[in-house]
Amino acid sequence: MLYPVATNSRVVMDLSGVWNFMIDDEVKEVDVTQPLPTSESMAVPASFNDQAVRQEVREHSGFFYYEKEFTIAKALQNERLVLRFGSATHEAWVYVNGEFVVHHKGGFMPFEAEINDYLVQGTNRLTVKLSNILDYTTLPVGNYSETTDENGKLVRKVDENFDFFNYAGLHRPVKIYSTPKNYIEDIVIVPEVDLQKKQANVQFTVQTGGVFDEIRVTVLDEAGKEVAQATGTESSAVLENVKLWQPMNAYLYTARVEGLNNREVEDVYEEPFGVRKVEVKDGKFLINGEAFYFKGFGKHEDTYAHGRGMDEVYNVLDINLMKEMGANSFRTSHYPYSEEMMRLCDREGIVVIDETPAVGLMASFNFDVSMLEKEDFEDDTWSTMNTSEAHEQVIRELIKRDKNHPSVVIWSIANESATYSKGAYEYFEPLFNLARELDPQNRPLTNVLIMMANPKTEKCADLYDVIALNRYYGWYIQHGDLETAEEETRKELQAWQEKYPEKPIMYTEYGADTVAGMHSMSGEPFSEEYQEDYYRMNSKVFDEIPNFVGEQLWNFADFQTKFGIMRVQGNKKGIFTRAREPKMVVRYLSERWKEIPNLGYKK
Ligand code: GCB
Repeated sequence: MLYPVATNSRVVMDLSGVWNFMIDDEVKEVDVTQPLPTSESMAVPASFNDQAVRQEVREHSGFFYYEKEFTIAKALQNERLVLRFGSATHEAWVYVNGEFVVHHKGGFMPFEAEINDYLVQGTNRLTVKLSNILDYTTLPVGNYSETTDENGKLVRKVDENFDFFNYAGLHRPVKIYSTPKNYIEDIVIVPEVDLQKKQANVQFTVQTGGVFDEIRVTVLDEAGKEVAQATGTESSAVLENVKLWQPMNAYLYTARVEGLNNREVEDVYEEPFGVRKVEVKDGKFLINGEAFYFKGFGKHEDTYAHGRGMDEVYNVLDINLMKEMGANSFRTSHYPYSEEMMRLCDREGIVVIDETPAVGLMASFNFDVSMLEKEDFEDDTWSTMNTSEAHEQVIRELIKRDKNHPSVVIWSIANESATYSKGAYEYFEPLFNLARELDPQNRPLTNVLIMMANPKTEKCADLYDVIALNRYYGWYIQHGDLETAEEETRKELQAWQEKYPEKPIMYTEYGADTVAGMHSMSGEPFSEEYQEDYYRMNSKVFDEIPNFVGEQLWNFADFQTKFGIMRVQGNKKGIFTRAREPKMVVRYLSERWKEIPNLGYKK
């Protein structure tokens, strides 16, 4: 699915700004053919929760409405007009001038619809009904319940089965873009590079709507110079002396794709792409033939007031903080991030593990792993959760959206699901097969593993190209005892290495809650000293394990969660505060990471 950009043949209108907003109290039916009976303002893109201030809005579970008026310039009235949402969290029904246009379920993926038939001259009204309900059929997974209050009114409740606040709303830009009647619909770019010859063969598949006499693809280098041309809906071009997209040293070519009729260009679209090779070999993760070492983070899309709303300022700031620390990568925990962030990573050379919103696929949570060690351990996860359909849909949508990004090097199919329970393999095998079949670039796949999934209990490791571990020795277990934590860390990593010598192993989470400004001579938990001691301990063990190829800590910054006795204003495992002020450990990690090369560490 193409990101909307302005070209010689396309105009993009951004509907960001202040919209009307209304919570649906489900007492009086909302008539979408009329303006919403509300005077409440809501900025888009952003979550509604923290803007609204009032508790009943911030914590509302159920339905709510957004509304915005817009006018289409006369110059565009003969063009094909597409209304496009970067995302709408978690389910949306879209109406233009009171008429139903499109429905989409899943809160982290773009969707669009042609709206020409619904438009009137002058002012048009766009109304969006949304739901933030999560249950056992959705991703993420929520524990959903309904009760009635003393007045007989239905009360809906979503208890998050995951550790982040259930922010909702129009989180990403809403746009209307124009195309000619015949248009380029999608472009698939597959670069195959011969590293020795410094030559790449790039395949282009162009999907179109309408008809063209001819499709022309021109490859431009970073200076805008033409370096290759191809024609046809299926074509290829050879790039000589190819410049590689390298971690932290990105080089982006542009594919200019033109659709021609009667020798005239009718539609043109420009897609950036990078040439790089990703392989898993002999327990190493190779980028462009060299062993890559992941240094970085699990993150969240989470900022003050904006909630989960797309924020280009924070995106740029966060990447600059990463660069300043010598980091090179992050995981889009625990859902696909905005397209704006993915494009930024492409140009900055940030390496991304791209994760689906499959989080919370776990009915039982326990650190006592001894009970799991019998062969046929089974909890309720795979009999009570009904997420296969949503999971399949989001894998399709994610790969369709992100397939051309050079920054994406691994797909993460889920975070911390009950992969140790009977039924897990049957659940995951078809999803891994699907992802392998869909990705034109055949990227490696992983499933991020919770502590209970260890070398003895894990049931699906055969499906993974990379072993990705979330580990909290010294925090949730052996709390405050880093000596024992070190032994346990070493023991487990050695066991993985021994059992799967051909698979690279990495940490996708490890961390300790730390209150910024809290200090302790004896290094007690929650202090900045403990956080640093914790990371030093882990680093030491990582360096002993040959196939250990990366450390992505938890979390880049403090972030908002649901209420909980373990959470004071959210999760404090950030190495930056939510405002992006560094905690003490940033100095230690920066020193360490600057010493570790991106490529060629642990050959
Ligand atoms: C995890 C989860 C992450 C939590 C983290 C924590 O394993 O994947 O979502 O926030 O632990 O801090 O407890």
